[in-house]
Amino acid sequence: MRLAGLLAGTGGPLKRAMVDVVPTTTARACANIALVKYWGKRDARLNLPAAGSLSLTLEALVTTTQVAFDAGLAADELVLDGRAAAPAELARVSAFLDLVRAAAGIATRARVASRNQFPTASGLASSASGYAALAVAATGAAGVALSPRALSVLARRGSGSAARSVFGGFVRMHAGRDGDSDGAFAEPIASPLTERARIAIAVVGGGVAKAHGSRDAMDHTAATSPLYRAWLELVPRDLAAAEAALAAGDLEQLGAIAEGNALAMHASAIAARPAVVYWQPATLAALAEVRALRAAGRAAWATIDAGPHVKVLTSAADAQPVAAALRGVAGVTDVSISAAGGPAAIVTDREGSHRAS
Ligand code: 2P0
Repeated sequence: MRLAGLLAGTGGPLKRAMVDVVPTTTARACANIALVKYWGKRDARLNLPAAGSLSLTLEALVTTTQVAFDAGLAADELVLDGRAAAPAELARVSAFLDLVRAAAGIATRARVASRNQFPTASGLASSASGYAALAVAATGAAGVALSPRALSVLARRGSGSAARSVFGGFVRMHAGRDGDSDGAFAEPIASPLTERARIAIAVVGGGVAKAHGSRDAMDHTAATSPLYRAWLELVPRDLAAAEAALAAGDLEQLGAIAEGNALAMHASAIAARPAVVYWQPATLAALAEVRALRAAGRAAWATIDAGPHVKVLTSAADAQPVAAALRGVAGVTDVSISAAGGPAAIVTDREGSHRAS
């Protein structure tokens, strides 16, 4: 760090030597599963959501991201899972880093390397953990100290769901108001269910690559679906009921809201013109298995994101039998179980100190 500072601005061999000593900050963040979904924006530039949302951070799905601001770079660099990122991914990360540079008062470009430690093809390789880890690592590397709330606001600018991954356990995202970037942040919700809840992730395989990116699909739903207004009216009711369920430790009520909310989100997307349909036959088969599990007395409620995979809210006690039943569904290729994960955190700071594992 000191050496890099001393060498900054020098050229030739000294500058090349500096590459090895540029301080690097490493952060980690977990993905999350929304139980009350985010589907639609009020403001694309600020990436303000049209409504609030509520999620559970998942310990099994971790992204680790390294950031180094390096005066020797002419442009930002991005490596994802060991490969140079596509131009569109780099442009999005670069625009995000511009926010961090503005906060730090620097113009230095950065080298970013990010790796997902996810179960095989979990279908949850979302931007949530990626932009939460990037927000923590980039602000750490730039020496910008932000409160958790401000970090959540920053992460939201990268991806709406990332605002929630700043926090561990159950998390509530606030919609904020028009033009008010700082009003749309997430915060953790303490609940007796945090220890008990599990998510079984059933990967539906054999399908084509995701047909609709969620960013475009939510805009298209908002613009064309006759059910979108009903969706927006539903979300505040589901949020209030989900928060009451969390406060009461009522997994059954939380599960019923989560399943209904996911189906309503998909109903609004299916009604868009042309339709946005993420489901495959095995998605419906898994939904039927979840209903059968409930009828047999198991804790099991389904939720589905912008893809064919089915994630099942269950309890620690029922997680194994629920996962076993999902493994028996034709077309389900992989099932893993996750407990609640912790908040996004620095792993190694720019002084080289180890902070978390
Ligand atoms: C969610 N999803 O609440 C919902 C449910 C997908 C279905 O948040 O445009 O990648 O980056 O703010 O966060 C996916 O949308 O969207 C998402 P952007 P994001 O988890």
